[in-house]
Amino acid sequence: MSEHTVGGPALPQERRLVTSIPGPKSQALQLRKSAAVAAGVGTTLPVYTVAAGGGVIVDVDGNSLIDFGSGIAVTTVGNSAPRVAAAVAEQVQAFTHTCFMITPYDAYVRVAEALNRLTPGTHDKRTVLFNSGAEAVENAVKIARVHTQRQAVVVFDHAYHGRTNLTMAMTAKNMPYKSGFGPFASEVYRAPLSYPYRDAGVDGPAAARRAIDTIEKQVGAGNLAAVVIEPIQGEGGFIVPADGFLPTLVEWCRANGVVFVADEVQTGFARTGEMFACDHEGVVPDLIVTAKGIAGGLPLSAVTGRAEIMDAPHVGGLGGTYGGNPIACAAALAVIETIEEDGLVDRARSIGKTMVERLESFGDPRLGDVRGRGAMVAVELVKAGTTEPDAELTKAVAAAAHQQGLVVLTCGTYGNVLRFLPPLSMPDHLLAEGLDVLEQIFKDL
Ligand code: PLZ
Repeated sequence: MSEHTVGGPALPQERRLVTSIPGPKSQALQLRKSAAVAAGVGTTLPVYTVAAGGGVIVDVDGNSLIDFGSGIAVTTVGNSAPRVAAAVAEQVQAFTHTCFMITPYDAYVRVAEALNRLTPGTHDKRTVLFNSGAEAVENAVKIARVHTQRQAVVVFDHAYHGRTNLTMAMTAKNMPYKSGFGPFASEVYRAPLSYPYRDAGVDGPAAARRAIDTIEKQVGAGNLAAVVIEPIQGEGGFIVPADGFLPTLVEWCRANGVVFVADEVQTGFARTGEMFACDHEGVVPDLIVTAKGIAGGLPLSAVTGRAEIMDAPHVGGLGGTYGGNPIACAAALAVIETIEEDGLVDRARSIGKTMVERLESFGDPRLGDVRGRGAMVAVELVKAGTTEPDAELTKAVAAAAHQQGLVVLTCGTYGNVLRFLPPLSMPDHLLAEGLDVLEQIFKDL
């Protein structure tokens, strides 16, 4: 058994079930949750966490679960990763907050410098920091509107951009994200995506031309401030567009003075086996939105992009009380150091290779499509011999995995995608064990 050394006690890197899932203490907490927390906040797996690190989550009943979720692609460097835990502890002792707009501090500037260096493209860049992914997406739109003096925003089928008012309008799926919460923001238009599994025969450039045609007919380039797209869709189903789709869109945006915004909230920071998913096709976005994996679990998000676009809003036009909080910035700097010094981009690739090879080896006809990049892998489940989505099977597999101490998440417009986002600190033996658990579940169901 390997040990994971964190700031706190080392956590044994093992799957260990000492009660049924959820155990009695978790069940009692879940009852208290129901009585105290608004019903709208759902629970994927009601085991209450007391510690996490390496590749495991330990619950209040003493169960140790294998983590294939990373808190939705957040703890990419690991939970309580050693450098992050130390940096946060040090920053908490120094000061917790001043508000960067009042009396600034260098950690914010250093995060901005690091993002300007790491994000795609060598052009002159600027960065602004926020708290959540949705907040950063909204601000990317604000910046693009001021820069272009245009209002329309184009997003795509299956897109997920957040739960605030503007980002609800940008998000595609009604349930659970939008239903009843309108009216939504105006000037948001939706274009068709490239979805290779479901539009076989339409190559990337052709899919992009289809989207561009929709945009030209229904919006008009002259009205369009920004095209906002996840280079690999996350909540929508880990959809990797066909090669050439993104480059063709970027080219059209450039020719038409439209700001191309990559929402890399879920794909960023080594997750896909490149520092950013745009890097796979050499795509250079005008603006890139990051969050989640940026700070190892501390709330932080960013918009980074071309200096002339980023500097368009007037002084005082961008900000917020907590944006670029010093503790979150300290965490982000530690995350970046960890990714670079521990070679986590390569680690994401090797985890991804293992996952895809194993999943394909199941040889199960209900695994309609195994896809993803790096350690962002999914299987789209269908009725055998068809492409008909099987949401019931997906739910059943996830429930069985949870019962057996493997945390997996689902996603997809049709609710039929199982997604795997292990922390890159996952030891090989746990990765293999998690895949063994899945293989057995597919045999049993
Ligand atoms: N853009 C691409 O994936 C967040 C949402 C979970 P926030 N995805 C997880 C849920 O059900 O709320 C996400 C994303 C992409 C934006 C966001 C929004 O990021 O930090 O949740 O606001």
